[in-house]
Amino acid sequence: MAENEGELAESTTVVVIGAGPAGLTVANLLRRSGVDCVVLERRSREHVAQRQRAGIVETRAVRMFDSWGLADRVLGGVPHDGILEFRVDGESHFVFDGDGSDGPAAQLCPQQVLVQKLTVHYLADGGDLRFEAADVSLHDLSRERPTVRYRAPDGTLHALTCAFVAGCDGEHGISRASVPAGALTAHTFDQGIGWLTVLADAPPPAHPLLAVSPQGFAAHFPRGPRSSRYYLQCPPDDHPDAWPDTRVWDALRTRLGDPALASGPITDREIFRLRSLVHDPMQYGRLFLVGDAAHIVSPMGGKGMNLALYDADVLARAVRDFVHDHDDTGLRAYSRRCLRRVWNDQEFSHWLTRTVHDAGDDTDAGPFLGHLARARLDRLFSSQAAAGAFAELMTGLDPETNSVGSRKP
Ligand code: RFL
Repeated sequence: MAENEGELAESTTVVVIGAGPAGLTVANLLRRSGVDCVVLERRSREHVAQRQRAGIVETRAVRMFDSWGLADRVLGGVPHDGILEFRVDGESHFVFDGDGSDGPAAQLCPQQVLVQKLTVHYLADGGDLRFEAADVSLHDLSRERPTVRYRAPDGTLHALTCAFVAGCDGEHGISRASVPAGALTAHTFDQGIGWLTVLADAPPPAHPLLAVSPQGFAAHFPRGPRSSRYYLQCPPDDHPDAWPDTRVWDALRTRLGDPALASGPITDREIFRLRSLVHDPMQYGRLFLVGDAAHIVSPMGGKGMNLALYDADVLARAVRDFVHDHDDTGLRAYSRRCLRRVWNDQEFSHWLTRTVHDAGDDTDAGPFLGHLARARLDRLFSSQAAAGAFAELMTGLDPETNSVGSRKP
């Protein structure tokens, strides 16, 4: 590729685009493996550090960080006690979502805390992380040495030549958009369901709570010692302005069957559609798509961030094996391995989404599907085998190895 005049030419092994959970995990694991990389992030460090979304790092992901010797440094959340509450028409049912083994369990660790800790650890380890990298563009992805160009905050133009690009820049990033049309197949599904999500400085529930009611689905999740995230089913084209505070708290108290639910100042409120998206393959030439850049999973089941962490682990191991041992087996298997898990988690998320919505809402789903959903819940609460399968999926069973454990790096 021709060099542009006035451009600062640099070289590294991997350019990581995006400093979310996926990009920062790839970068930390590569650094731990002795592989050079540069992370380019479009936003400021402050912006990235305060983005609040997911709240639970699943058992498999905790063990993955543990196997790299990183769990204590990058997680530090509160161990999840392994209990999930389903409240159906106000009646509580407790389901175990741990694997029952002695290994480390899932952690209640808000996404922004994980991102902050991954950032601190990577920088303290001497990592190269460049915030506010503008106009990132990818070139020569199907050649042996691709180039990534960007503009630094001081206006300097940079051209980074590398062996691999890790596209970790989320659903609307530049990485996937740089793949020629037709090279990837997009599989999409829209549930036709909206969720109002609200963050509030209000007491967390004793256990993560999913509530089924004739008024629609609601959920209450811990996000810190004095903070909670709530979800309320709503029409997908609804507007947050239609949900003033009093309406939010009234609806939560009704659907959660808890007239005494404590309220608190609402700090964030948005509406989104429950939808899924999978791009296949998760690779084009020397570009590997990681996390939301490759797939979106509807939030039911809490799999989005955990899938991003899974991809990051698979990619880091594959690059390490190639760089140190000239073994490209992992790189060639990357997309197939990740997609197998993506579809496993998509299926789980779809099953749980349909179950908790159809069971409560017989106007949309119809009474027949409503009864089927209630039968599924009944089986979950009464059959040990069904509860065991559910727990396996919640912990993050690895469909490749049939184990929740992670191999040593
Ligand atoms: P991210 O977190 O979107 O990070 C992408 C990063 O790339 C940067 N970027 C660029 N950088 C350079 N150049 C460009 N051109 C760039 N374009 C973008 C962005 O600034 C950003 O820093 O993707 P990543 O790392 O793949 O992580 C994925 C997770 O963030 C996502 O799956 C989860 O948040 C999904 N999710 C949940 N997942 C769970 O596992 N459990 C949950 O409980 C959970 N709750 C949620 C969620 C997502 C939500 N939203 C977004 C609807 C709750 C909500 C409300």
